[in-house]
Amino acid sequence: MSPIKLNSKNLAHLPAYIKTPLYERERVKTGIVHIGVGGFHRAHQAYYIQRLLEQGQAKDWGICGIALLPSDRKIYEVLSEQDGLYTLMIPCTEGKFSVEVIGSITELLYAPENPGAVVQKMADESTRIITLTITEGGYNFTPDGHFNWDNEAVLWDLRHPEEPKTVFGYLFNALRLRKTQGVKGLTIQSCDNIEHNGDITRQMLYAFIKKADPEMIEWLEENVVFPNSMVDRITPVTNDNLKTKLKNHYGISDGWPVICESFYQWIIEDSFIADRPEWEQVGVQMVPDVSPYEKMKIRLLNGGHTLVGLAGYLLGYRYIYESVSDPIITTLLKRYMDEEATSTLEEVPGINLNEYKNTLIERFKNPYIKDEVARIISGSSAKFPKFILPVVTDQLKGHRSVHIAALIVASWYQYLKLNLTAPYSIQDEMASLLMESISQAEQKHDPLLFLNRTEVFGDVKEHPPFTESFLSHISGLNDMGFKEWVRKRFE
Ligand code: CS2
Repeated sequence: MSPIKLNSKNLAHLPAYIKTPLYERERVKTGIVHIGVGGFHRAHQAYYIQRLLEQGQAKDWGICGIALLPSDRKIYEVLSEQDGLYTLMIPCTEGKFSVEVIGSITELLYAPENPGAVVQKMADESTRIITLTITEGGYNFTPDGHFNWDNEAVLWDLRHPEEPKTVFGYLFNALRLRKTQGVKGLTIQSCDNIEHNGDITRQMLYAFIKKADPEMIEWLEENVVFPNSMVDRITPVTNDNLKTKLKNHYGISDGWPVICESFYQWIIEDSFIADRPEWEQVGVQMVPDVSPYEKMKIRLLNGGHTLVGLAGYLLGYRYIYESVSDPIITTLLKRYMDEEATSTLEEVPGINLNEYKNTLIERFKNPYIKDEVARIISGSSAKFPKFILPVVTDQLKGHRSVHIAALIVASWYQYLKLNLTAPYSIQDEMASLLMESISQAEQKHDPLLFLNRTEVFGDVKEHPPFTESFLSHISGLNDMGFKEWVRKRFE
């Protein structure tokens, strides 16, 4: 059987056992504009919309996917050629997947080539929701919550509002157009792993617009809302092996399928300004206050991931499931979650934290999704301030332990140090600055210099309980290596 190229025309020719959209795609109208059509969005929000469409709902909540950056050209081209369709692959056992073609992305735009069309689309009356997955770093704020005015791209947008490059410039233009045209009622919803992601989006956008056109703020306050939300579904990076499996075993030729775990969760603060999809019909929890949930998820799952990723790297593992199955890492993860992260959480309505943590470990242990250590440790400079630092800050405030958090930072230091001769292998926006700090710290035999990067570490270097622990880990790791040191120190 020769594989069938995925596109609208060929949908009917796919093997009968492949799930395909059971609704008339051509009748679905766009209501959501989404920035960042990467794997996570396609495994999560687009999946939820597909479920609604299948129930005969959400007919005017199709998604227009925006590829914002020049580096998004490839995904734009692949998805456009496939009429927005892609395959979601959920592994069941080794080599076997539940395979479904998702059709909820009904339009696509590539911003660098057509910025005007993107602004028009965002400003269009039919767009009532703009959602974002722009990564933790995309919100452009410092650990103390201020807008980062050192970012060249953002400064460009401020000076050249007609030629936007960042999410801030695009939203500013679109909102200005909505204001001029009297188009009201927009919800801007972040779907990234940041505590109070909606509040942060509002604060950062306001900071930008206050400089660009301060008179708009009053209008924004009346016409735009920014609900907070907690999002969850582990979505590894798609690789060629996956595409080949899809082709050879399922007969579909898809340029960019998505693989993810079967678990999914979405909890949203119910404060939309205009109408919204009936999310609750497909298992989304709509709540008045999402903060206990987002705090729990980010500090336990994402923080736990960072620990497992860095420890796994230092122990030579390639995958997260291998790393977390090593008893040294399992013990460390459990102790971090119990003794440090959980101590910073309040009660989470309807959730038993012990069960939640056990489920997390099981999810991390899933051998079929092959989530790579490399994905987890990429972009760490944006992740530490959101996943680990809040735990450190709260623990320090409460005079409680930060030993394992300090070990996570020390492990990051070791990882960067080990790559000093291969800096190109570090996938991080701040790679060169981080490497500069590490090489300086190494030359001066003063690892604390690394903590001078306040844009990542805030003021932790002012806190002896943290710095002392960090230094003892660095020397333990140098002298004994990760395994022996962790055994000695934590078992
Ligand atoms: C991961 C997340 O990037 C990371 O470090 O922790 O991508 C994680 O897989 C998702 O947030 C799961 O919902």
